[in-house]
Amino acid sequence: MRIDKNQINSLNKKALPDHRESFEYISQRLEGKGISVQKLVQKVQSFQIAIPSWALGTGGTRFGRFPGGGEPRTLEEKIDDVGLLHALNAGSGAISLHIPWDIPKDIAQIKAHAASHKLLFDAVNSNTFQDQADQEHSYKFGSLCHTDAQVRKQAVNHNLEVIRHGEALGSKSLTVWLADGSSFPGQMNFRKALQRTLDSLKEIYAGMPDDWKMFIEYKPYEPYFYHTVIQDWGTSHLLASQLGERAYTLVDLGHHLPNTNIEQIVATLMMQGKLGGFHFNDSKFGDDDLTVGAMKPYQLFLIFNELVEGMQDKESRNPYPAWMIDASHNLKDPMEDLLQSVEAIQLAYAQALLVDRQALEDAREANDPVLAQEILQDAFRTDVRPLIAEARMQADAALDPVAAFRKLNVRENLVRERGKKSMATGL
Ligand code: LRH
Ligand code: MN
Ligand code: MN
Repeated sequence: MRIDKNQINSLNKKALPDHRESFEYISQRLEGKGISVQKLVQKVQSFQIAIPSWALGTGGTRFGRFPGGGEPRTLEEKIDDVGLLHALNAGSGAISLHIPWDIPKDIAQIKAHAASHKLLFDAVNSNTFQDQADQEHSYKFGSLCHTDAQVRKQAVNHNLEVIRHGEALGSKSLTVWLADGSSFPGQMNFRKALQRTLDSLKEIYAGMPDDWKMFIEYKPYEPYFYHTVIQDWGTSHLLASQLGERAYTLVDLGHHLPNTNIEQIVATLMMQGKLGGFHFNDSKFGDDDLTVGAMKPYQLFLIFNELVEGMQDKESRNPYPAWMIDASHNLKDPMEDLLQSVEAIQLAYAQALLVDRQALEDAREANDPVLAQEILQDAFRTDVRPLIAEARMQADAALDPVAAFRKLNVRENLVRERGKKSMATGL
């Protein structure tokens, strides 16, 4: 199924009077404060968020999976789904692949297919947390940190192969997430495991093309429950610093212990020029991988407040970060969930752009926490939904993507095309 502009235009036409009214209201208020609304709209339009190929099907939990039907069965169909999302929201113009879940067979054809949907390939992800059928050595007791050099070699080679696939597709970065860790005190030598991980990462780093970046994810627990080799941003930063200029930390919002000040981590990494990318999701308890903004929209805004400050800092050495979603869907239609996630990210970004930075700095210099809070919350409580809708409409996408998804019967059409029982590979 493909969505054409005329279908979207006719849906937009019906919603237009309502949209005009709310857009004019917010425009007047913001222009009155000296903010250029058209510039904001353009910034939102150029902010593109990569969709994870593994999140287009139902994920479920270790207790069960409840597929809703019409899930993509091949890489081509995953690309089609991201194409549908991008047609609806004009904000998800890239896909992030997980290898070996998505090995591209015919590169030229896959590239042409993605281009036909105006999609780029973002970071490629390696997978040394599962054993594959044809694999010689098991990752049960780790991969890049393993005690056995042959297992480490196999894991390094897998990463090098992922880089080769990514290169062929036009990706420019590799994301490494390791499940490596232990579940019992005494099981693993912390120092040796970290040293071996660094040594293995060095080999992978050396195998990257000169214009590639490596993103190192951290996570405090799961699948192992006593220790994780790369447990936190500090460990990731330590590895990235030792590896070289093109190695960075990747922040996955779900990979923190409760109440961690993630916005401060973002600020610290940007100060060091070491924030490489983001995996957006939301959570209440752990790595819940829920819809972005579903639980803690204020935290998301505070994170974007730091991101915007870091990106606007002309002296910053931090490169433009890679934006990706990393979610899993158990109850919602995966595509509707992703539409909601993209919108939540755009809202937080737009609100952060509204923050009066000079006034905030003045309040900070004057040690005025009341005023600082007023300034931040004035931006956070501004309803910027009409701005995001306008950004979409100007890019030929839907004023209301979730409503359009339903009105165009996207899922029903996909179920008809792919069947009720089709299952995607992924989480
Ligand atoms: C690990 C993780 C990592 C993986 C993805 C499937 O929890 O966040 O990014 O690649 O999930
Ligand atoms: Mn992740
Ligand atoms: Mn995760």
